[in-house]
Amino acid sequence: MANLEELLEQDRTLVMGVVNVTPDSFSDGGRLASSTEAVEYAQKLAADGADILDIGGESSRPGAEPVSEDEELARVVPVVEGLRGSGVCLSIDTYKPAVARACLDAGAEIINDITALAETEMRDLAAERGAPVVLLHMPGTPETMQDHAAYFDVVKEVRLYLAKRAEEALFAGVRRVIVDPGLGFGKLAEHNWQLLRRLSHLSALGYPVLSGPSRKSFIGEVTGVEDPSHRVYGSMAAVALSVANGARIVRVHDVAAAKQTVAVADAIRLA
Ligand code: HH2
Repeated sequence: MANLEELLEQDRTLVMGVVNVTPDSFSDGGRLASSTEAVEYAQKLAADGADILDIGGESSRPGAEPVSEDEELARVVPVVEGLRGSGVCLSIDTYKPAVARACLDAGAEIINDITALAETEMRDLAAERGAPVVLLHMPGTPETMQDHAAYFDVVKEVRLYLAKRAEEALFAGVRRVIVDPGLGFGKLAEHNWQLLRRLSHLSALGYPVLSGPSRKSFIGEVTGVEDPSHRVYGSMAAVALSVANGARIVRVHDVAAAKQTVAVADAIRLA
């Protein structure tokens, strides 16, 4: 099974497919009613070429309410177990240390933490287990983040935040960090456009950058497409420019479309 380090050694952009085992995710909530369905769906994303599968059991859409630890464990652990040995690198999208621990035990490799290791227990867990961590920029919590969508220079502020969190994580013994601007997390559309246009300011930090524009509302705003599941073309434009501006990983719902998009974007980038 290819691990993240081996994948990052390849000179191509990695595609992370989203597997939301939630009733309320903004674009695909409620579609995967059972863990068997979620495993089958994830296997389809792997067959479409996903390098990494990101499994999440709690929505982080603006205004989303937290779910209990037990509920989140019941949603995600059977899915990770079902995918263990499938040959795809697995990531767990959680900020709860107990959920991350159970998923690492069940076969996940990466911790994708939208709070950027706010909890010491999560940081220590990542360090102990040698788990790579995605550090995402979010002001406040999903419930409150849109109240904090005010910046003097969003790119500078996000860069400073991620640099600090990355240094703290590495100092605490975390082996590998990936930084993520947190598109749609406490940001207005103009902030997301700025972050995408100036993403190279984040890759200049020297850590791999993950970009997650897929199906988000700023894509809907500019294309006029209301149904998130129909925002594929707009999402792929943001994916292509993320690659051009230095992203090493793109997080998407539409893996088949993203594979073609990154193949072309990589060919241009490497010409
Ligand atoms: N976006 C979402 C959730 N997790 N993790 C990273 N690292 N980067 C992102 O941009 C990101 C993320 C939101 O998208 P989705 O998972 O589809 O929706 P929901 O949070 O409603 O489940």
